Amino acid sequence: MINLYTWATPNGRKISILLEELGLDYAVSPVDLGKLEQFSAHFSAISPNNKIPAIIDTEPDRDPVVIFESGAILTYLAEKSGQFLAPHGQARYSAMEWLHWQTSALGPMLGQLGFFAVRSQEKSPLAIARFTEEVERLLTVMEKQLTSNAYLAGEEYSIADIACYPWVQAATVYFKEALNGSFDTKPALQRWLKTVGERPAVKRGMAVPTL
Ligand SMILES: N[C@@H](CCC(=O)N[C@@H](CS)C(=O)NCC(=O)O)C(=O)O
Repeated sequence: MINLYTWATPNGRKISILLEELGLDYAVSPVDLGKLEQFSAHFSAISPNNKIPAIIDTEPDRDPVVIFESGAILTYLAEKSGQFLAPHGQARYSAMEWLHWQTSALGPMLGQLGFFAVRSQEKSPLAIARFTEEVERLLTVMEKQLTSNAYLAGEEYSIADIACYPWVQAATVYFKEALNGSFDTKPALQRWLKTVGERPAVKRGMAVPTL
């Protein structure tokens, strides 16, 4: 049984999407970020960086596996099941490239844009310009990749798509104004959003946790 520690955010939903895709049995432990539950002693012991998502995978006759950081969790679950990550060769490393690109670039830059352009009361024009420009650059990189490939890592849907989808989907809703029509000029990105978003497991995973 896998216990998923999560909240209603893009990083948490990457993991619920993959668990739904895999059809694995899992329990959800909501960590209410609004109530600062990420700093509880219990959760700190599981996720020392005090961020969701995290998992505990318990199986009979072995010590539980405890993992934080969405990229590590996606890789673990893909390897455990033998799905959505090729075992070797170019396809594996293409998926790893785009997975790391998401966790090191797309996620943090969208997160900063959200903070400065949407959530912050004080508006810093320099910070907003800096993160808008960088997000626009990253979405253009994605558009280019998806113009010549069905999915981020090539012709197969992989954990790289699962990592990017909740972030890009949220950006189309929350950063529409900040990004000023950027999605309208990216047909390949729109096609990918539709294809991935229509998968039944993605729909179910995006609805976790139920609040
Ligand atoms: N690099 C981490 C980022 C995780 C992350 O930023 N999680 C956010 C929610 S989307 C969080 O827990 N924020 C709580 C906080 O910053 O206190 C990952 O990919 O798992």
